[in-house]
Order: sequence, then structure tokens, then C-alpha cells
Amino acid sequence: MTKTWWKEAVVYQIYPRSFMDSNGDGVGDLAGIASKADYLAELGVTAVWLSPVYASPNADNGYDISDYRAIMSDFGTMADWEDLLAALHGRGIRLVMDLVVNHTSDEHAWFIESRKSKDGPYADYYIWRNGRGGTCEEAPPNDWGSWFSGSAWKYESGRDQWYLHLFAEKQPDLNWENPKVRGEVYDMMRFWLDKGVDGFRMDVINMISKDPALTVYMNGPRIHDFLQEMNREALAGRDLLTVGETPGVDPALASLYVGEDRRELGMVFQFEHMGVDEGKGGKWDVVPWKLTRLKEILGKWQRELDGRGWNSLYLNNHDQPRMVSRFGNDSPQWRVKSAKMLATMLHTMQGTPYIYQGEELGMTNVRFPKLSDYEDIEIRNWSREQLALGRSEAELLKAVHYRGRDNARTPMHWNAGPNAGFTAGKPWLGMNPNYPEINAERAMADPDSVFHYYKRLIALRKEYPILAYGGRFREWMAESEAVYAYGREFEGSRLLTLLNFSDRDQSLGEMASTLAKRGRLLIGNYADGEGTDPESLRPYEARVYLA
Ligand code: TEU
Repeated sequence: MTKTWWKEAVVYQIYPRSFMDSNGDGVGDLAGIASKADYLAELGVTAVWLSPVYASPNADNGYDISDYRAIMSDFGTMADWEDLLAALHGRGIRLVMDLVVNHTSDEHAWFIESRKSKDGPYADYYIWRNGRGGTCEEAPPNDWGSWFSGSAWKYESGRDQWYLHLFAEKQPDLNWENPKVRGEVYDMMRFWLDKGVDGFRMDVINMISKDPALTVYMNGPRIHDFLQEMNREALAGRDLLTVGETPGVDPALASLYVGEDRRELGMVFQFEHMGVDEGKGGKWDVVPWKLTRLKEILGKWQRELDGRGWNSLYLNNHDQPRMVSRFGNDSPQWRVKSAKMLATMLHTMQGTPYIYQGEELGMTNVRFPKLSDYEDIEIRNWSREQLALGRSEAELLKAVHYRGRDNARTPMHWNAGPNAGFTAGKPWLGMNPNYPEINAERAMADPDSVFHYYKRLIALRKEYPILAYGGRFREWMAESEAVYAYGREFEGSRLLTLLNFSDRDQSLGEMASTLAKRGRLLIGNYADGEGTDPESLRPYEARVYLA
């Protein structure tokens, strides 16, 4: 496996709307991010992934782009963006931009033209079909549902046809079968690359190839042709981080996207482990998750991609609830310990760890009292649909509190002052009320904080290549619902990670023989390190040994 900077990187994801507001309008912005460049440098991250900052009417907070070459006015100007790039590069931090090319906004100039008639120059830029009913308007072309509730089709009287939108109505899907569309995308990518960006995070990139009969849209028939073409046209010859967001991909499929000889992508964001608490009804049908299942999935990815391709490591992002609330324990007693334990897992597996803003503080889920307190289009569409079906607000709130995307999108906590120091105005989304306790200023002043533990993990990664590259993943106590114990090897050394996912002491008895050769403690989340019984783990304890 070749060595590259992006395999050794630790990426920090910024959701610009919620990171730092410099001008008091309640919305985070680019100048705000630049003002925190020292904070990022202090943490030690080596790359930043910016969620979209392009011109957008914000139906989906920037994931609906109306102009790929302009900056969203809420966030500032192109000059602000250039200043941010310089601020990051000046500190040795690379910048990865979000690339959202499965769809645009319906306010993009291409769509404004496309919706007008069936024969203009942009007529085939999107996916248009006739309806199935007696009149075109009667029934949509097929029964695909949108990820944001309802049909994935919308009727457009201007053309007497329907257009496909896998996400919101205001996010029409581009027609990648049209070579002109592909050319426009590659051209736009070169525009940003020439400005000095270090890579792209590609939104739902495995959905861009739809077969003409519209039977599939994930991992469709021409997906690999398109990505190889994109690589030749825009990426080749540059040293970039590319990560494809790929729901519905298993390790075998992933190795087609990221195989070292495939010339497609550098790594994937796979979703399998995000499904551990999903019942048959999908995302909102929340069921309790089991550690054995999580281990099965993570272990499978560790083993099956090893030596074949690269993976990303994450437990939360702007679409997922806060990891300490979902996989750890966000009670006052265990929040810090369990956040560190989860971080230890993410930073001791093969792959590139992604830190989502606030994760390094152990930020938690939020529980707004009313559905109307939520801004996310997914939550709004789904709850409108479910209320109409007769479900109660209380019942819906329960799922939203657990799984809603706004859990991750409440503004970042900088200090204990008004609005956590995020804005001098009124924040666009409510704050999590626990910011007086959980905030960056406090965490930076406390050597025992989650923040300082992340700093140590990141520093270790820079010092020991085994953290990024170690392979031959093996596990012990696979059947345990509390202990996660695994090892990796690299160039003659061995790394052993022991994690306790429970709030009780756990015996490691069965592993005694392995523990005898465990080496020296590299990091642990209890101050006295090895001070106690080497044959058991304390609540949410994490220890990493190097031999
Ligand atoms: O997400 C696509 C995706 O597959 C999911 O993460 C999805 O948004 C969510 O889980 C719904 O259940 C990407 C972006 O990350 C997301 O923010 C956008 O809303 C979406 O694409 C559309 O651009």
C-alpha cells in the first residue's frame, strides 16, 4: 500500500453555517472560520473539509448549489475564501472542498433554462421523463421516493414533464449521461483546483449514474466510467485527497471505487455502521444497537479493504447525531470518558479519521421541545408527512432527538458567553443549552479535557505510522457486548487497542496471554494509565499499547 499525505491526515469537518459568525448576522461565515485557524492548528489537524460554501438558496444549507463558482453571500466573498485558504495553508492545513454534482439547485441557471422547454441547449442537463398516467401530469414516471420524503419526481408544467430529485424538490438531479454536463463539472473542478484546493469530498457520488430505464441509481451501470473520466479530466497529475460519500456500498464495491489501481477515488465514506440502530422502517425507525454488530461491521471493513483500498473513519458528521450521545454516554458522569474512548477507536483503526466540529469538545445531541424549533429540511418534510398520517408530535420528537441532523448542526461552542461566543446576533438555529459547561475555552484550559485527548491522539498519529497504516486487523472477545479489543501490525510493530463500551468494570481474563506481551501504554483515558488491574477495564476505559 502506497504512503500518501491523505492517508496520514486527520481531517476536520466544518459546517460553515454553524462554526463561527464574524458579522453578527447569526450565520457562520468564512471570516469566522479564518479567525479560528489558530484553534485548528492547536488541535493539530492537517486538513479541513468545508461543507458547501457556494451560492445557494439554502433549501438544504448549501447542498443545493445555484452557482458553483461563486461564494454564498451569507458566508462572505471570494476574497474571504482566498483569505481562508491562505490562513489554513500558512499553518500547514490543507483545504478540501465539498463537491455536490449529483444535483444542483433549481435556481441554478442550467435548471432555469432546462425547465422552460424540451429543446433548448440545457434541455438534457437534468433527468426529465413523461408521466405514466393518461395525462402526463397524473402519475410520476416511477415510484422512486425522495430521501427527504414524498416522490422523487416533480411535475413541471413548462415542459409537461417530470424531473427527478432524489433529495429535495429544489435539488434536481443532473443528467450525467449528457457529456456536456460532465464537461461542465470537470471544468468547474479545475477552476477550484487551480485556485489551490487540496481535494474534494464528493456528495452522494455513487448516485450519479442512473440507467436510462431508471431501475437503479446507486452504483449505477456507468459509475466507474464516469469516475475514471473525472479522474483523467480533473484529478490526474495532482496530489489530492478525494473522498466519495457512498451510501449502500460494501467492502467489495468499495474496492472498485478506491482500489489503488482503479484511478477513481482515494477513499470512501461508507454507511454500514451508521445503520446499526436502524430498524426495518429505515432511518427514523430507531432500534437499540449492539456492540457485537458494530464490531462485526467495522472489523469486516478493516479486514476486507486492507491492502486493497483506503477507508475513512467517522462516527458523526453534519448528517448524523453526535457520537457521544449515540455510541457513548452523554451523562455528566461519563461524557468525557466515553467521548475519549470513541476517539481512541477512530484514531487506532486503518483509515483516515474525520473529526466533525465540536466532536473534539464532546458536544452532545440537543433536545428542542417542539418540531418547529428544527430547521433541517429532512426533519421538516418527514414530520409534516408523519403528522398527516396521524402520528403525534411527541412520538416524532423522540426519533428526532435521537437521530435528527440538527443534533450536529447547533452552533459550535466557543466559550460560556452569550450564544457560546458563536455570534453576537441571534443564531440561525437554537443553541445546545449545555454550552456553559461544554465549550472550547474551558476545554483548552483543562488538561484532562476531550480536546487535549484529541490533541494527543493526533500527535501520536504523526509520530507512529502504525496508527495510519497498520494492517492484519485481528480481534479478541468478539462476542463481548462491552469490550472491543483489537490489534494491528506494521513493519514489525504491533498496536493493541482495548475499549470498554460499558459503564461497568469489564474483565479481560480471556485475553491474559495476549496482554502479557502487550508492550508499553501509548495512550489511555484514565490518568493513572496502567495503575490498576491489567486484567480488567474500568467504565469506558480506553488503552492503546505499542509493542
Ligand atoms: O447526504 C446524503 C446521504 O446519503 C445522507 O447522509 C442523507 O443526507 C441523510 O442521512 C438523510 O437521511 C449528502 C449530504 O451529506 C447531505 O447533507 C445532503 O442533504 C444530501 O447529500 C443531499 O445533497
